[in-house]
Amino acid sequence: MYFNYSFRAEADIALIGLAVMGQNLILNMADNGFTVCAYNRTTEKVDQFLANEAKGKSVVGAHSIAEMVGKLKSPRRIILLVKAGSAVDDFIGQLVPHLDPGDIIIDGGNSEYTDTQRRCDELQAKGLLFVGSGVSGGEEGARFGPSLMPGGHPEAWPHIKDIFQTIAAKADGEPCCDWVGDGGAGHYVKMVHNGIEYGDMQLICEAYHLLRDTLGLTHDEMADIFVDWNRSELDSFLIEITADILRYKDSDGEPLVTKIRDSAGQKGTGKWTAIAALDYGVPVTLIGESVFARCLSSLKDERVSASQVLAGPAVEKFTGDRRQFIDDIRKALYASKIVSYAQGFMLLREAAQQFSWHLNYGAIALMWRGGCIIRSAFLGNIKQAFTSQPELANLLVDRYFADEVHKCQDGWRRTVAGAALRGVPTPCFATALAFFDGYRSPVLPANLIQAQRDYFGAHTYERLDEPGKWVHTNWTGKGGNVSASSYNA
Ligand SMILES: *[C@@H]1O[C@H](CO)[C@@H](O)[C@H](O)[C@H]1NC(C)=O
Ligand SMILES: *[C@@H]1O[C@H](CO)[C@@H](O)[C@H](O)[C@H]1NC(C)=O
Ligand SMILES: *[C@@H]1O[C@H](CO)[C@@H](O)[C@H](O)[C@H]1NC(C)=O
Ligand SMILES: CC(=O)N[C@H]1CO[C@H](CO)[C@@H](O)[C@@H]1O
Repeated sequence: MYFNYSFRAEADIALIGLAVMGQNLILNMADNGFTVCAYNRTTEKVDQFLANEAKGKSVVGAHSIAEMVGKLKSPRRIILLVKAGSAVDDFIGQLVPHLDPGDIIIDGGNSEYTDTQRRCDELQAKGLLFVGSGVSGGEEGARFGPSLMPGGHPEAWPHIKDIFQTIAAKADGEPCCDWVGDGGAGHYVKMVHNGIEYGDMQLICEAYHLLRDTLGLTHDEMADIFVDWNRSELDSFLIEITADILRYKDSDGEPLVTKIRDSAGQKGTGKWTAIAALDYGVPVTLIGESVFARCLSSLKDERVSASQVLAGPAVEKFTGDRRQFIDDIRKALYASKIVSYAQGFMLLREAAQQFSWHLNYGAIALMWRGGCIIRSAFLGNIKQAFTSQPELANLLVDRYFADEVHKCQDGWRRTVAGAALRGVPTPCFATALAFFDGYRSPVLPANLIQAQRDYFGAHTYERLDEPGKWVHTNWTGKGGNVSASSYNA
């Protein structure tokens, strides 16, 4: 150690970055009996925080990294809640000279898991422990119980477990926080969580679109429907806030949501999930569609122009049994959601193989069960499925979920077909159904793809009656002498 400290080592943990999330996490830790040292590069922020929000609580401040480190008990535990990217590396660089072997740096930001993996390797070489932890639940979650998904150097876990599990949300009496795995596993699981969140939000929007445009319901009527759905298997935070949003009135008494520009933003974690899916070759189609749906929504001006040129079907309103259609939409939403989570867990399983992570899927479902944005009763059923069958190949083949999808499928199909006939885009309902039909098909038309590839590129194909034997056919009986290595497509 290069510095001489005269500070009292009184704090259990330090947190760098006093934006709202950071402040709330500190207050949460203090309320749970931990002494926290607060630091922000802009040191006036520290003083303001101590004089206001943190007044009277077990929070101490620091005006320099050296002071902060000097106030920490050993092994030192330091949480970074700063902007993902170079700011994390900058702070790590500043911290390292002040720390001793065995001290722990925790990145609680929205870092890419590949960065977390790299930082683990770099700090390992310096004898320090690194944890990349997903933190979900927004400002409210940070204050009163977030979902926490820590991964990295496992030697760090015994030293942070008590703090993390104490401040985390609880579901069914258990903390929504457990050790995820080595390296970037925590941030990877957080990334997939965010991808699933994109999917859940888009599914709700598709239901809203159908209720609004084909049934012509008012926003209050739709709010009632969401309250009703919140009492079904769809019971979840996102369904609940949707009911609140639909009912919320602007100052003129009109629903506020109708005045919001229909152009969705994104910060990238959904996109990262889709990229990981493509990289690892896992058909996570629903999250992919939900990212593209946001991209399409953001082409607002182009859509407005195109609407002058491109016409839809003659009949856009629904004329049949309205109550049944509403229930069909609920079933489409529920079945599609099951598919989306099945795909998300497929992506987790593939990454676990790639990185040799020993992921506990039941524990991950429990981490998402409370505290975070995708929290829902449904995740309790997922936890049960993986707890009773840790090697479950796919959520869809679990008996409970298979039965649920079977119960929904007629309504789901009518919804997707009805939407197509009336010109309402339902990319996620539809892709989920296509996945379901593909996944349950013993025979797909990919035999023809293989034939085409062999025809134009001599890529060879495998015969069903001679597994493992790759052959090439001279399809035309004329012309060139191509070989598999001479052409690639
Ligand atoms: C949704 O259900 C939960 C309980 O599962 C309840 O606490 C919440 O108040 C409900 N929300 C709405 C808007 O009905
Ligand atoms: C395909 O068959 C034709 C006609 O028999 C022959 O001329 C040609 O060389 C063959 N090509 C290959 C790649 O065997
Ligand atoms: C066609 O390819 C075969 C196998 O590579 C080779 O033996 C033969 O000489 C080639 N014929 C022609 C016409 O290029
Ligand atoms: C790195 C850091 O500590 N910066 C934070 C200081 O506090 C402000 C809020 O006032 C944050 O925006 C910074 O990110």
